[in-house]
Amino acid sequence: MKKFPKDFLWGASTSAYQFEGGINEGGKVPSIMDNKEGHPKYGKDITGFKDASHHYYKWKEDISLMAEMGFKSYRFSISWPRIIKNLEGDVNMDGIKFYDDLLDELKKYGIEPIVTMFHFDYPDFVSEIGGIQNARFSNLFEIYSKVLFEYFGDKVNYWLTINELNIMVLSSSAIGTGDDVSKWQVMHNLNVAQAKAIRLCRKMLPKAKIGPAPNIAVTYAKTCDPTDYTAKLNLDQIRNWVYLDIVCRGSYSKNFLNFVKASGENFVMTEEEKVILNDSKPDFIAFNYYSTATVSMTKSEDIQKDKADQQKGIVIPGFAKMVPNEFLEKTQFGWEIDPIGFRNTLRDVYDRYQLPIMITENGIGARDVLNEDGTIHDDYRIEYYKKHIEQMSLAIQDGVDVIGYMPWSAIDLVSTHEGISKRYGFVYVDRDEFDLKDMNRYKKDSFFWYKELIKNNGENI
Ligand code: BGP
Repeated sequence: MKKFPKDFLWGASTSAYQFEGGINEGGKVPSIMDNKEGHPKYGKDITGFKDASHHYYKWKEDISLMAEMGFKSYRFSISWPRIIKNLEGDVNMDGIKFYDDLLDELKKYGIEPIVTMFHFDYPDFVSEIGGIQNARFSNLFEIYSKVLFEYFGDKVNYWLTINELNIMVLSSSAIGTGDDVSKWQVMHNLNVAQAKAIRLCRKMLPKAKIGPAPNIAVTYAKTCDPTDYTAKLNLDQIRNWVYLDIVCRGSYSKNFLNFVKASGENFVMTEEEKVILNDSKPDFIAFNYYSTATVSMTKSEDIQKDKADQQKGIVIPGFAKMVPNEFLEKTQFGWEIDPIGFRNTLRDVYDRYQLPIMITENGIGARDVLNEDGTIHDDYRIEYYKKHIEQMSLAIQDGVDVIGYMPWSAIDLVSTHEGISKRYGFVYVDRDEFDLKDMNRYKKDSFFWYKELIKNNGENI
């Protein structure tokens, strides 16, 4: 039995603000990510996103490296502030040209572009109206979407609306997209923005496919104490399902709405929005997977802690408390490694929504070492990928319709909150936190391994 379908989309991912640099080039207006240095929560001496990996200057070289690995697809994000200049929606033609050229280059190598429309970096001018918390956010996103569909519609077959909408809601302070005062309003406004983009895509590009791209991972109950299972159902609801239910089923579950009410929180939803939300179903589900969560029911002494990052945190009294999983090893950066959880998550998502699935992130952040001879021996990354791809193949044998795998990241880039020292790429970028060096690219051992895997369509795993 073949492990992977014939046209499986093997590739990898990046995002504009973490990869491009060139923040003042080509008419780009400032984004909320441009001037972040270090991370306020951690006080670490880490770089921000001003320079990133200089992909803005080295995009041709970068794409040729992807082509050399044999990529069938490349998932990248378009930077909203490179495209739209102001609240009026004026278009920056230099920005259009940058991505147009990039799309042509991908086409030259037969690489299918998978385009994320918004990956954390909205333009500063959106902050002038209060950012995502203002209901007008969805109108601005719609204006931007229209421009993307108009200019790139003939070159892009797969669109991803919003990267990790759920993480922007749950870990906004770690991601840096704002505080989470009215987090459910933020969630709702993002959901409406996404729905408007899907609706518009249907109208303007009937042949294109569009889907959401949240970060999904199943939750385990720490013990078979029935209250721990209730905690699992609770966390699954606000960690995973609410964001997929709204887009795939068109409405919020009663369970979720009751939870919001019981927490003394609220969000405003108009009748018009309800119609839009119900009228904008996706063609597929893309999701990012790093690690599962394990929970137990809270005890009276537990308090709501600050959220540490995308994979840790969350304590809600009477609801759920995330706890370590004793069966799982951790990365150098403390993220649990759970390949079997990947298969479990794929099955759960497919059972629930019955839509094709595309994996748009998965990977291991590590302190890779560049040797004198230009080699990087990242056997731990190969090990990580082997195990995850093996589990993905088992999920396919279980019956899950997986159409692509684009791990994080194609080439080294700056982590959301841990600087350049937390590397994910198949290609090493020679720079340090504050010393930009020459930004030269070096192929890691995983580069050659992945190339071989793609060549064999994963049969040799
Ligand atoms: C996801 C984001 C990515 C990426 C990745 C790794 O949450 O979509 O942008 O950065 O996580 O996270 P980090 O960079 O924090 O290690």
